[in-house]
Amino acid sequence: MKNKILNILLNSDAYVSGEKISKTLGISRNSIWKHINKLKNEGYVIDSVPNKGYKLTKRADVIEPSLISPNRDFIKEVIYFDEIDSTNNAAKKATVECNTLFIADCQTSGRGRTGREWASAKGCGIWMSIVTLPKISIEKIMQITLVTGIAVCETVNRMFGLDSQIKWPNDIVVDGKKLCGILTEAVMEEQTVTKIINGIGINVNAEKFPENISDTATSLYLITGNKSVRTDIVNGILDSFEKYYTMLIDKENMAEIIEKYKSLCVNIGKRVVSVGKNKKTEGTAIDISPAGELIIEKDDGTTVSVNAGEVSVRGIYGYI
Ligand code: BT5
Repeated sequence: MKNKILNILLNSDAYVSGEKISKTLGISRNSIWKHINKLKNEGYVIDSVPNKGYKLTKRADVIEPSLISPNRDFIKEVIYFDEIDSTNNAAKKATVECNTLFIADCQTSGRGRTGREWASAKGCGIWMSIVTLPKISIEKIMQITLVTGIAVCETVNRMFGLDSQIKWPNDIVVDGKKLCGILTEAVMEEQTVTKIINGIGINVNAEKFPENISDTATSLYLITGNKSVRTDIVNGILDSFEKYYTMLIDKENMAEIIEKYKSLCVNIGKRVVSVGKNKKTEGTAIDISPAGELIIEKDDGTTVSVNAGEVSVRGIYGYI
């Protein structure tokens, strides 16, 4: 009921009378008042004026599942945790029957690739996993990582007027610092992927970071100087993700995705070094292959394609 009242207030620019809310929802004035107080306690600023009613003047940064993807066309279900070890772990364990979003306010064991840690403090960011159920071959997993990167990059640029770029394959960077990381995992049956878990971590309202990443990490707050409502960003990303995911899975239009990705990729034309288990390759990043690999031209003129699962890529002169 509290969320129904919130939705009425969110959809009105003017004061809404207690009488109107009472009639719409079939509840007493006293009950409305109690729910309004609960919303105020969560951080919403609501003006109450006698004979006029209630008006929402400031939204709280609360991850409210009913406000995420409210029409539920692409994402059918949203599963929210105040705290969880990792939304990717929760998504992996759960049996899901439709496209589902797992999202948490705090992760206690957020993960990056190859077991690295992902700092996911309470209230500071978007820690979420979009689960889809495509029937695709394993080679396509890399392409989904690219699609997720494009969706995040495009959304933050549009919403915040930024010029963020993608550091191949999965980091979103602003002025050389990491704003977002993406961890794509898959569940397989024989050679077919049956479940894809697109883990996305975005630093939104973080004011500072643990010491080991304080020089390389950034947040939307540190960039813009403003705190943001995370659900709005989540909805922006889901819209953009749906667009590019459909382009990939239904239309198989990889050429357009690669072109878009390349236009956002910070590495193209730059010196890079890719570090694999037993191999190091240095050269200039010149292209992205249709499968999503980074193509590096070595100084002897030969080219190698590197796969995100196997290597990590660093710029010669620093993080990028
Ligand atoms: C990534 O790995 O960048 C993927 C991060 C994915 C996180 C999401 S959150 C929701 C979902 N649930 C999970 O458990 N994970 C996903 P990688 O490329 O391996 O980068 C990891 C490295 O980034 C670390 O070794 C640190 O150097 C750095 N790092 C850790 N936390 C960070 C943060 N909050 N912001 C920026 N950099 C960070």
